[in-house]
Amino acid sequence: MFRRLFGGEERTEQEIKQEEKKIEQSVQKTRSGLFGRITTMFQSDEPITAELWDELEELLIAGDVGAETSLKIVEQVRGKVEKKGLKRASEARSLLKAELVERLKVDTPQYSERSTKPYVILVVGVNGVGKTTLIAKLSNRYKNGMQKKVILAAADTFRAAAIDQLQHWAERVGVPVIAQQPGSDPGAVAYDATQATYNQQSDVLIIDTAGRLQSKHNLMKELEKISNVVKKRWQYAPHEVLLVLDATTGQNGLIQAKAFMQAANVTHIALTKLDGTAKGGIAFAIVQEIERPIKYIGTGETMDDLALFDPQAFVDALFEE
Ligand SMILES: Nc1nc2c(ncn2[C@@H]2O[C@H](COP(=O)(O)OP(=O)(O)OP(=O)(O)O)[C@@H](O)[C@H]2O)c(=O)[nH]1
Ligand SMILES: [Mg+2]
Repeated sequence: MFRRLFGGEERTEQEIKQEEKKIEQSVQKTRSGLFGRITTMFQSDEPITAELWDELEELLIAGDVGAETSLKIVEQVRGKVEKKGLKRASEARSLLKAELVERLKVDTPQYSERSTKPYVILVVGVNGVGKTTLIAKLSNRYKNGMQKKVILAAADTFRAAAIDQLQHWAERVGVPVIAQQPGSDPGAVAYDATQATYNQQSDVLIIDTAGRLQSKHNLMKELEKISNVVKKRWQYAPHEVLLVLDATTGQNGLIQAKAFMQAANVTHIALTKLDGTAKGGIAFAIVQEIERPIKYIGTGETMDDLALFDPQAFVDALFEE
């Protein structure tokens, strides 16, 4: 039944097509902007010149790929092109694409979300990046896409509205939420949620957390506490610490990401609102600088607007004509 790997997971051809379509739609703005110009440059039969490489580097930087990563990409591709003695821009295109795909790949030890029970996911990230919306999308994916029994924990107790919002989404997806009063201890909520997950024999536990960063120290302690609570019951939990980054915040998001890398043991990235930016090049900067793989991309505001990230499909989508 399963045909090949996509985003590190086995998928049928039909599922792959659906995911590819979502990825393609989410990079429409990026494609019609800077990457469109790169595509045009590397379609032409013009001879390769030093200016071509300079322009490529500038476009990558302008597309939020980051100065250091852009330089590395250009140097690598240029080196290979010169070694092969290629003369025309169009001949360099596939080498450029291959280099971009490589830049999106990072090896990371991970647990199987299909066979680990329960699979515990801790969702972290600053305010407004799309954590709660992502949790709705994940619940939908696990429950309806993978027939898993899902439970949610409202460990963002900082704002009353945060609990309501999670409950609202959970109702729509049809999954239970473990919550306490606003202002209560997030660790206590996590504890209740582990109990419920155990009692109900749930497959997946997803924990929503607060995103305030006013005090890095407090944030670190809070995330650590939640982690320890679940670890006490299941030695290897949380199996996935998902850092949510908003693609529209560009390089600023990277600074936040680094703070979270220190605070939590981040295993994967979810890049949201890719549909809302022309600078999807931020994906390259993130993987290079954070050294964690992007697992998901957010492609819109409904619970179906989630795609598994796949480096090859992403680069292909950027270069679609
Ligand atoms: N276009 C688009 N909008 C999104 C996406 N993901 C989230 N949003 C929107 O971003 C806004 C913030 O999303 P939330 O899920 O509330 O973000 P949060 O990180 O939970 O925010 P706090 O709880 O305040 O920390 C909402 O208006 C969402 O609809 C996406 O992939 N694409
Ligand atoms: Mg939230």
